Amino acid sequence: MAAQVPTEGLKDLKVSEPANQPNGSNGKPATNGDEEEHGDDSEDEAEDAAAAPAEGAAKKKKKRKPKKKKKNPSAQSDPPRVPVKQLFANKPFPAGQEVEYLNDNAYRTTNEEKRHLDNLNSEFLQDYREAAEVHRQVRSYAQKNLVKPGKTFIEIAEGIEDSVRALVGHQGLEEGDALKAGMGFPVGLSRNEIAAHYNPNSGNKMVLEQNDVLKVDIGVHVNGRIVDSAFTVAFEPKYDPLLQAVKEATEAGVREAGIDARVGEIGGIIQETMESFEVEIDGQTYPVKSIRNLTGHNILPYSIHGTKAVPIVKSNDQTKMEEGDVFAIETFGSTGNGYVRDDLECSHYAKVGDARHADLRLSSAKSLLNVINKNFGTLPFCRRFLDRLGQEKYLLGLNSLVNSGIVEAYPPLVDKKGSYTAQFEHTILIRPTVKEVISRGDDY
Ligand SMILES: [Co+2]
Repeated sequence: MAAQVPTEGLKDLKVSEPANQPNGSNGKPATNGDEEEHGDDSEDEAEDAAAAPAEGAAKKKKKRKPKKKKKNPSAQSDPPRVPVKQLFANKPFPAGQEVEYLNDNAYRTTNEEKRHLDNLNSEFLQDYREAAEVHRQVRSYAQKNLVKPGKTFIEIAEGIEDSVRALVGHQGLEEGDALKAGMGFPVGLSRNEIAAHYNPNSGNKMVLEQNDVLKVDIGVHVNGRIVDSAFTVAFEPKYDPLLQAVKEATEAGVREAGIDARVGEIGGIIQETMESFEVEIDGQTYPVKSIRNLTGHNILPYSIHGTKAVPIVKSNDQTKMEEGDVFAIETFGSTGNGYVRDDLECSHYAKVGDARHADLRLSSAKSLLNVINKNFGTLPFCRRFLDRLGQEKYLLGLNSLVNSGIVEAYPPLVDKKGSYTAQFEHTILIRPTVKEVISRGDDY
């Protein structure tokens, strides 16, 4: 999810050490289980794998398997429905890309005290790695089978959301269940000039088209540890330079992030990378602009937007990244104004963390707040999430909660009509010993 620049603007600038590019390990999604199958349990598995490709193999296996031999499937299904906890039954979840700190912070990689601190955080890390593995497996499915011209936005949104819930093993239909693990925020499906926060409300009839540029922003959380990571899909090669500009800008941000790095300077490097590109679309050439009022952000438990922003244009913001921080590094490029405004029907909402207790006169607002507290806490939700819990006619109550400052509305953020915008985003953990790009996959 994108954060917006507060109206007062940003402060002052200066940087220190950029952490530099990696040779870290990539988290490898176990989406295609054939190899593992032979590894952990050979005999009749080999026959299955030979006889039937991917999906069929998983189904057949279920029927044939003698129970005691193997309780856990090792291949993901299509659509993905096997919880990753089962896929990694006796194994740790894969690490993200681990990048060593440089210069003044290089000592951290081997330092005893820092390693000890890191070990104290093992639960945090396991939760984060599980959420990231779910993210990789769901987006891999989305890229292959779901985000295609002709699909409705509702089909794409539900396809992603249902997969996330299955893979974390929490459907989120009973009170409190969605707080254990599930959607970290509603999936963003923002096309063309819409840069962020679009999600189809019930009844939406929109269909993805061949000429569209779609930002797919997926949040997965496990115990409140939110992985926030996004990519852009286009079906026409004319958009490639736009996508490449944004991908490289995000990589620059990921590379520069690290302990003691100043966010304002990172913004400058992101902007320089982004704006070195231009793109020709239907005979007209456009400079690619960083969208200056959108930013990356730190992430806190159950809170997608922390208190620190990572601008994507040069700024004087001196805020430092620190040990223990979690950041969503996201950049947005545009062929339009490079500036977004609120527009269109709202779908995304979140309870404000430090909202004061207001006296709610409207009983529908009171009961809706109760539903929000029990199911989402401060995690963002959308109208369809309320629908699936059986809530009806809640709009008056919802608007009343927004007007009393208890719930914040996050309407779609839109650039100039007819323009195209793209986004890439990773979540990074500023661990005591290394920087871990937790959402890294072999796709982006
Ligand atoms: Co974000």
